[in-house]
Amino acid sequence: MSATLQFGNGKSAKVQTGLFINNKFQPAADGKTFAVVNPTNGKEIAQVSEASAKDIDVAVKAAREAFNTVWGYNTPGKVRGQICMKLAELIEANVAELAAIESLDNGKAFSIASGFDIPEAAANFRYFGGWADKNHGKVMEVDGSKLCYTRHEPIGVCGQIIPWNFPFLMMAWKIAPALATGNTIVLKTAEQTPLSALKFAELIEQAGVPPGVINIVSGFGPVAGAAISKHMDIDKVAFTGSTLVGRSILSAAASSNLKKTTLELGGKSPNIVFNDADIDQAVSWSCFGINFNHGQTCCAGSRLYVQAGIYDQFQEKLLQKYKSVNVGDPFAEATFSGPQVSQLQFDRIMSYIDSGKQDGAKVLTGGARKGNEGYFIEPTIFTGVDPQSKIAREEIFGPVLVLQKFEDEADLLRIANDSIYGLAAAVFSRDITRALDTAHKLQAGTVWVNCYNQLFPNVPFGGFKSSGIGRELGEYALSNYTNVKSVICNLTAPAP
Ligand code: TXE
Repeated sequence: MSATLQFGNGKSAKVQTGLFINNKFQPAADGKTFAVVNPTNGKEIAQVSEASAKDIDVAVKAAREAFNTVWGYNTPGKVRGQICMKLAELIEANVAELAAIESLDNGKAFSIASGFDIPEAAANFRYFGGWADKNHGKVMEVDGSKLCYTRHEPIGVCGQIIPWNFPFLMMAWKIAPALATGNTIVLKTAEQTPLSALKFAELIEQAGVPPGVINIVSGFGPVAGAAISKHMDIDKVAFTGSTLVGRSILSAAASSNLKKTTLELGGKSPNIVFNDADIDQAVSWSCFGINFNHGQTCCAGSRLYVQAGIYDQFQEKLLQKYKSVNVGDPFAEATFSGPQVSQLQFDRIMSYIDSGKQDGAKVLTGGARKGNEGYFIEPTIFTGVDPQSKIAREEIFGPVLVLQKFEDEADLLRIANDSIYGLAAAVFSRDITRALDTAHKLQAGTVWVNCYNQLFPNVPFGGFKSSGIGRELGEYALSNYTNVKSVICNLTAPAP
């Protein structure tokens, strides 16, 4: 099964659309397929195979067999590292095509997919490839009669469930550390955006990855996703998505085999601008902080708090800045934001905009659909918002900003931390003491100072509170995919 995709830049590409198991594309056991839709116009672009629990079983068997025979303990770290590097090279050699697929499927601007999402995915494979032969244990001093040391061993078969907002990059965040540390993988893409991962699957054999090590399936959450989270032969599950589904995954893991679980969930991140900030810089970063990826970013700076002394000036400049957020055809050069990913997400965001209006907040700009085809929404700013209202407290996951004025620094910290979430935050100030003191007091896994949305393969990312469990990226991510074994060897101590 395959589909030919036509891109908005006049080019086209063929993708295999089956389930990728044991380095082969194959139809679902029951032959089912589902439609993938272009978010710029709501039209079908391809049919892909739809995995059921039966297919997950087949993929897990392949992954287990590969773990026991050709991966895990059987392949030295050096070779795993070389394979990760090769995957990075192959991704880089195919940036234009992968980015076009990502743009068509997800709706993000081609310039951003080709300049950020795809190269950053390659950078992740390269970074974790570097760790493959360096993640070793330690020797512990006990007494002279014994030798004690630790080994960092792969966990085994890892189930990975990813969302649709950064389909290719989230896939790399999940696969690269698992692969480098010697695990085998069954990854389920989001039902909205399966296509770029299927193209990546074509590169897997070319990179020399043995059959069964990386298996990629398309399918729906309640069926294929649930089958992964409750599977008795999956040793670890890694999930990025909604807090609601995160809870169900944790509970399925608990009631099945207690598989190790890491969760990267939602956010409602506060972005704080003090009177002494560089206003122009703060305006630009704040605009980027909420509008990047059309607001479909778990760390989006969706609550913007500006201190009273600069508030009026800031608001005016922010309004001007918003004029540069071009919403339109993802393949047009000037486009910054494309459509939201799906009809469902479009409806969710529009209902939040309606609820803001009903709760008496003022629409400073935007507040409506853009055009009459596809899932485009005008970048929206609300002011005069009741801090207890839905738009001030819930994750909207769209281009909707709640702009609020604050007077007192101490009170601000209480308000900023008054959220079930704790994924990210930002502080703008020229006073380093104020900026860092605030950064340390914010309850968030990442705090940006005088910038926003800066992510690096070697800097950990993850949430406090209901934003998740565990850290992705950086050295910290290695522990998600390794078991520590202590070996205690007697040299000269006689038996007691
Ligand atoms: O997420 P879901 P949705 C947030 C954001 C968004 C909301 C809903 O607020 O508006 O979630 O988005 C799989 N067992 N984020 O509905 O359902 C699903 O197939 C196992 C934040 O798309 O959580 C997909 O692969 N898996 C976020 C993945 O979970 C299940 C990114 C995410 O889908 C499942 C996306 C189940 N029962 C949304 N049900 C972030 N943290 O970046 C669904 N899935």
